[in-house]
Amino acid sequence: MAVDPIAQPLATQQFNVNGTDINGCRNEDSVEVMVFQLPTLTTSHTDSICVGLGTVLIAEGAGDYIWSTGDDGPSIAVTPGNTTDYWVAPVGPNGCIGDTFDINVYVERVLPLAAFEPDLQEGFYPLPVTFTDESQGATRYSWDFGDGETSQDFNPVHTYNAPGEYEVKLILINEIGCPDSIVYQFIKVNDFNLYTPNIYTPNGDNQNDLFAIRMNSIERFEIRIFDRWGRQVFSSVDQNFFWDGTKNGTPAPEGVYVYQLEAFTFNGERIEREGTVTLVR
Ligand SMILES: [Ca+2]
Repeated sequence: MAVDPIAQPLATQQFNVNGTDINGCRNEDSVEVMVFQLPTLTTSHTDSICVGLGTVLIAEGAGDYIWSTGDDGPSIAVTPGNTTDYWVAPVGPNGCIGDTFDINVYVERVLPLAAFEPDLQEGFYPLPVTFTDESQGATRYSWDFGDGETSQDFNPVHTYNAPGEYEVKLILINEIGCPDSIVYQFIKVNDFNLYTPNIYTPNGDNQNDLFAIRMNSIERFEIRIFDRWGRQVFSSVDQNFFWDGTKNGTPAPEGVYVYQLEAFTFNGERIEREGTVTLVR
């Protein structure tokens, strides 16, 4: 029997030793060899990420771990710039390190590129805006128009129904699942407008000859114009009306005329306005 035998027990086992010295004295002793069972690791063999994005590698089955990065613990966060092989090994209760377990993190380098253009940047509500996609490599689209509405269309048309400034975000994904996004600032939607001039000159010189009101975001409209004696000289429900300064084909006299208008915006807001316009020839 060897003086220093080597044993590789698969489980905890007691070994006895008997010795006889040169004087013939015998003695015996025993040693118990503790065998720790190394845990079995379960983890993903491969992981695929998009360049610029990270992933978390997770191992299970052991109490402690050692990773190729030098980290310990059951999980590590990694953000490799290139495809990278990592390994993890279980650490037994006695500090033994078990077999390594390889994890390949494949870095997808093909990213989509998000880009789009609206056909207009500002206007009065209701404001339909066509968004033209100029992205590269995208297969799925997700639009956020900034007013609570979304779309998955390729080139969506969205109508803004209230004044405000809206940030538009496009998120897209290519066929291997890598994302990109872009934000457009801003689509500016103006509040309603009713511009009423206070003087005009219907004298046929083509300069300021017509009384008209420029209006936006108005769904319904009515105007009545009165002379200084309260007699109605003009009325219209047409937003594109104009008064050429005549009544029944006869030029109305110079002077101050009173108008009353009532309008409803596309949002249902009622506008009532009274003012004067001076007719000068
Ligand atoms: Ca004129």
